[in-house]
Amino acid sequence: MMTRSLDDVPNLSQHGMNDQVSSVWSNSDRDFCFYEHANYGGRLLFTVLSHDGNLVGRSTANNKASSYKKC
Ligand SMILES: [Ca+2]
Repeated sequence: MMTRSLDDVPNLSQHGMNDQVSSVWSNSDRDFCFYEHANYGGRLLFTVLSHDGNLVGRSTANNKASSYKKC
């Protein structure tokens, strides 16, 4: 996932990334919560802490996220 946006994204399909997020790096000071469906619906799949990244090994969350926001 390559986005430098610090804005919340209610629908990753607008970025061509729906269900395609397999790697996340946050260089922000904020944590981000990733959700299963658009508009922050479904399950909370995972949280990317500030200055953290990489979903490798978190297969249950791989390629399922459809939205994310600061949390
Ligand atoms: Ca999804």
